[in-house]
Amino acid sequence: MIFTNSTSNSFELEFEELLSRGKMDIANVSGIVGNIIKEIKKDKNKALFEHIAKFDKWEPKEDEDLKISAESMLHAYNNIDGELRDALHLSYDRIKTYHEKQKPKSWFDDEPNGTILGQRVTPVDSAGLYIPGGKAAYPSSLLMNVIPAQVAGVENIVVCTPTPDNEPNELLLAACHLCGVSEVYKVGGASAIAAMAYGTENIPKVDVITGPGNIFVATAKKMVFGDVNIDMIAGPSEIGILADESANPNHLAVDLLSQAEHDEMASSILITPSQNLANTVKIKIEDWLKKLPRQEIARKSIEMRGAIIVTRDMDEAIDLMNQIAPEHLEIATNNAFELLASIKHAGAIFLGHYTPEAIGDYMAGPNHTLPTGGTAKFYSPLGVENFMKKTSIISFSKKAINEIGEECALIANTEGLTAHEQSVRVRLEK
Ligand code: HSO
Ligand code: ZN
Repeated sequence: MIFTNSTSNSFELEFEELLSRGKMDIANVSGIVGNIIKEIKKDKNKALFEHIAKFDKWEPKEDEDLKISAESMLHAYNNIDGELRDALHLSYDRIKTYHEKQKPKSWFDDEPNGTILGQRVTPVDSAGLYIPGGKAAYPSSLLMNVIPAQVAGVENIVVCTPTPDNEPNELLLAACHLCGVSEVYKVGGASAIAAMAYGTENIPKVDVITGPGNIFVATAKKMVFGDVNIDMIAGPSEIGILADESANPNHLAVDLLSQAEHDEMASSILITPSQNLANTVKIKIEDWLKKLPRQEIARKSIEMRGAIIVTRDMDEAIDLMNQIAPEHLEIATNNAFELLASIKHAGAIFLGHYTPEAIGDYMAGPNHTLPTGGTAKFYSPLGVENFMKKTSIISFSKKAINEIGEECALIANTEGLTAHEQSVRVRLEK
């Protein structure tokens, strides 16, 4: 762990390390992923089945359609604990309500001379959602991807998830039933991304692919981008915390660990002007680590990618945090809303002493698929807009084209595009 002070000699180098945390070394895997995509494009199921046998360790039969049956999803739903079912429904409803507010609206502008200009927003026809399998098969991630697509009005929603040893994750199946998703395919990794981008005998080609995944999935998404749209390239989870003496160090310690336990490569960073708080949080992290079932992962993450930085004052802390542009930012101070205006970059901001990042992972309502690795400087959270596109609307009356047609024709003429010029001019009154 980097435990440092912004005035120390080594600080610049240490901070550089934090800024470069998101760099993914895709050069190493782009050859393999490129081949996988080529094979799926050419041989479809044949290649897909070989990849499943190799990576997921089960052999699909020749007529295998890879689709999980509606009955098994219903069965899984009925079999989960009732309280958990209710909790998932509450989560579903809250996420849906939030995303409905987000839905962009079409608009039309009507000018008195008969010009109508506007923008129509419509859903894409189909979306492919990638949900990791195995240990990181989170039903919450399914909800966070499905709901914005449903709210956007996407008609065909396809889910791909790996099923190691041909054993689907029951919780994920239950969540699929709860969300009303019926097309779920047992395929993961770069193969799944290629299958959804180009289509196979069973898996339909989609327009947009979203969802988290490892470096192979991320690289595949980069490679198919352009043939389909994608959401963002998400890396390991991150949490940044800005705090002062009013914060509870015990709470902050477990908040930092809540992201560290995701992944050895996750980053958890506390920046505070209080040396006292920094010291206590460090001790509390150690106490918590002993109690966590996932302490091995969390410890590695904290050791390799954790940081506690003590600054001269809160202004400096905010400046450093803006450079980091964390996926999640907690502001644990009494004046959190006052500080909000100074925060330029973060995927999601959690304000005050009673807003742990984890409430946003499951229940608050906003999406938990967020830009990582500093990409909050230019990416937004996953949302309804990822599943919609805009079309410009233009209509001119005779009066309207006569008002500006001459100027339009003039520009066309200067560009040497005579048909452009004439297609306007023939409509003008002599
Ligand atoms: N914090 C993760 C999402 C997640 N947490 C899923 C729990 N389950 C990335 O934002
Ligand atoms: Zn999380």
